[in-house]
Amino acid sequence: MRFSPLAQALVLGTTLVLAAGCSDGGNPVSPTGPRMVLPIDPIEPCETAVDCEEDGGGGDDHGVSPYSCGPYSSANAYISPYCTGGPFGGFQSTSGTGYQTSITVWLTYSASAVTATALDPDLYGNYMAAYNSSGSEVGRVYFDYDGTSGTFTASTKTVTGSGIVRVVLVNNSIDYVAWDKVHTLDPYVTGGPFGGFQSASGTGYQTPITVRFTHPQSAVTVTALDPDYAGNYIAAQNGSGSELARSYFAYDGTPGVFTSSTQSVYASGSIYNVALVNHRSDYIAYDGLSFY
Ligand SMILES: [Ca+2]
Ligand SMILES: [Ca+2]
Repeated sequence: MRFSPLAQALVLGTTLVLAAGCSDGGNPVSPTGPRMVLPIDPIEPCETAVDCEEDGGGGDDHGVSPYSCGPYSSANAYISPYCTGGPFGGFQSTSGTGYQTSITVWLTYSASAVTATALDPDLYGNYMAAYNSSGSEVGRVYFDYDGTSGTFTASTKTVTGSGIVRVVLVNNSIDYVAWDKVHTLDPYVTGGPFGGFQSASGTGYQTPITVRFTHPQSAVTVTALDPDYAGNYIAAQNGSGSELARSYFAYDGTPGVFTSSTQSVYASGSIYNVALVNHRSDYIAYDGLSFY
């Protein structure tokens, strides 16, 4: 939903600063849509954290956190425009809870599946579009919505396609949403007998799956579906690919009887990737990936 601009509560000088740098309502330009923009966006809405302070230090802040804006960059991704500090967490394109432009996530590699979570989608029309290195759209997925402003829900969706190097997060122009939990999975196949996801079609040998996060994480949890033998594990890696932690899944030793095992890996604020590795003679799928 869209809230009334806070500008009316601000003194004139602050209002002018906000209007010039971080307008959060009634922006008359740029309808949402996938944009072909360069990594250095010439119309970056908020260059510094100071530019995007919601209330400019003028009195009661009504409990609203100061926004921090500026492109985000990590070993795995470059995201712009980018602001944090919104009421739902995650990230968004500009300060405030008004009009938000689309956000581009450039990957430092190519992926076959990208997952993102939309925070508080109220209306139809919030989507993620995926592009290859030629700039062609190779996939698009729409987020669920609850039709109820004032009730928080989140929707997580995965877009798949060949050679994804960039996704654009597009919000319905009259719906305030933020974004979170962007990650990629390679390989990524669904439709197996146990549900969840796996690396190859069928129930034969599965190669390891690499999950990469745009933002470094402290803990990653996943459930292995039907591990029969020892040797299936999750391993956490830092931004250089060095292993930080490893955890082996439990197993029941009994093909034909379904069991599952949930394991986590921990490394405070430094997990960029995890590898999901299965024993060569064991077919397993995965589900319930979560991280923070
Ligand atoms: Ca809602
Ligand atoms: Ca079993």
